Amino acid sequence: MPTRRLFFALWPDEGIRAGIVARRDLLRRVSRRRVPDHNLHLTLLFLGNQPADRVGAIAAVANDVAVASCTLRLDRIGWFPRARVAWLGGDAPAALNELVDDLKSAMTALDLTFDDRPFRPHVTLFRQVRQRPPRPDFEPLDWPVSGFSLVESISGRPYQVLRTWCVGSVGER
Ligand code: 2AM
Repeated sequence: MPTRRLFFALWPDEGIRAGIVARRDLLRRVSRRRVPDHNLHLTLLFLGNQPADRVGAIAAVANDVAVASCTLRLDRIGWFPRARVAWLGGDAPAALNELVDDLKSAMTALDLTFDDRPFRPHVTLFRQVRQRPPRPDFEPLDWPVSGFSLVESISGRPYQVLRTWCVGSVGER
């Protein structure tokens, strides 16, 4: 059975994308592996490689996950030394933590398993970053959250948004 590499994410609109790009570009020289503009996103839940015939079931279960609007403030630049990524992140508002918990429960019902690491909202800006990046001063970016997306990662191609769920759109579509 072929597999598809999937994750749930907040996918930025053009305004938020431009805001992320402006902050990413404050770090211009931290590595050569800058995440391209079109791939910038914030992962909510990484599903990994799933059998291709499960995408329908994953989307069907996600239909029952309610989204409440909230605002996510991205106010810091950080670094995960093991993953070697520099990121733009912030503290999750309660509604966003609930969304991630609900997505996890929904996917657990499909017998998908996840690591136990807590959700740390971040947009990866650069990969292969071997040293702590500088921390330039910048204006926080307020991201109004009103939905989430199921996204596919195919090696060597831009991430592909398969489907988006928005506030008030619970139910079959
Ligand atoms: P990252 O940006 O912090 O590397 C697609 O690969 C997305 O899924 C990326 O945002 C990536 O996070 C995330 N991701 C990849 N592997 C992961 C894993 N094992 N656990 C959690 N998130 C992962």
